[in-house]
Amino acid sequence: DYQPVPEDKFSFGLWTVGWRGVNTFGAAVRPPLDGAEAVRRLADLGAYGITFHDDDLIAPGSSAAERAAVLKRFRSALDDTGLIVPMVTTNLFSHPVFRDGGFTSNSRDVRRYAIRKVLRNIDLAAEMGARTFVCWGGQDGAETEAGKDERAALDRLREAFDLLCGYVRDRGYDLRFALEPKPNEPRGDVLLPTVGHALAFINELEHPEMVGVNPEVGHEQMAGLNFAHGVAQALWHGKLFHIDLNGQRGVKYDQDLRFGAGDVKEAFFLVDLLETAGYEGPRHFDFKPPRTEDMNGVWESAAGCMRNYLILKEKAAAFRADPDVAAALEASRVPELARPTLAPGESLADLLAERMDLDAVGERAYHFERLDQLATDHLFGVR
Ligand code: GLT
Ligand code: MN
Ligand code: MN
Ligand code: MN
Repeated sequence: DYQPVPEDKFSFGLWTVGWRGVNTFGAAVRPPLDGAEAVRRLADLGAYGITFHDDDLIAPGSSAAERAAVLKRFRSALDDTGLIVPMVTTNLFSHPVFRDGGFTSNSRDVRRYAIRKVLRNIDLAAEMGARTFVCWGGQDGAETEAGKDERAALDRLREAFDLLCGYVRDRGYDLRFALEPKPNEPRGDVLLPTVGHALAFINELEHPEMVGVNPEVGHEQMAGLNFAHGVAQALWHGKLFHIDLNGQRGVKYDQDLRFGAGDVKEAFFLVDLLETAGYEGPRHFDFKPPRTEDMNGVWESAAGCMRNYLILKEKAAAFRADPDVAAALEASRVPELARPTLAPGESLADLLAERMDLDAVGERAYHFERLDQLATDHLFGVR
């Protein structure tokens, strides 16, 4: 039970299970993980997809022959297991040249290099059959105000995405971009810090229909925001192109805990939302198995992400199917919010002519506490 199957559409970044545990204060604790090995292990666990940065799969500085050999091994592992590559992304943050960002570095030559690096990787993404290209601009930000002209940075970011979208269109690739917001880390302040900022930015692009968001649980929570609400708004705009699932405990550094660790209640309502809203994209895990773990612990942690999703999916479905919940939703007037405020054919004159008993309606209670306790009971497994 709770055994994941490919139809669940669980995917993992190669950089997640492959994370060697290097952090700001500590050295690597685990050996490098070969891409083909990751494919086999993830397939055994029941995942359907693997994703990667260019540099995760192909070590920077590889010769053409080395690159071809890596890709061949990776491809044959995919073919053997049936695992797919739903998403690809580019590392525009590790190399020292990106210390002031990629697309928005103050250095024009770095920006040109960043675009070249992504263009090459878009070809690889298309070759791998990926449908989504994630862009996380982790180093695109600032520690100081005077050092970065934010409006110029946004101009350059728009320029980059207009160029990339144009390239994908020219090539006829079936590929969309997903911007991944994050409020801070590694930069003191990162550009496009939240889902809301990213959604507004997308409207200014030449091909907004080609660009959506890849929200990450912990990143919105680092900004103190409600992740389920952010995802709901992304869905409402038709912009939830991809999602990074993980766990976070409050407003602090990016913890990247396994999915289900951290704020479990928000995870419950997130799964409820994704499953009831008909989100059909990958359930992608972007977590970092803690440094305390050896490779066995890494696979335990990866399995835990999927197990927790499936448990929460079952709990959320039971919550929705519970007749007491249906009655509580009704008592809380939740279905009433789906009714347009003006009836068809009604005018503002009708609305203006209407009178409401303010004293009576002012006394109305909403009974959200009962509703929320029912959800909590389901989550705790006592109903
Ligand atoms: C990096 C970051 C993640 C992003 C990855 C995609 S890289 O690990 O912390 O949140 O999703 O570039
Ligand atoms: Mn993160
Ligand atoms: Mn991260
Ligand atoms: Mn992420």
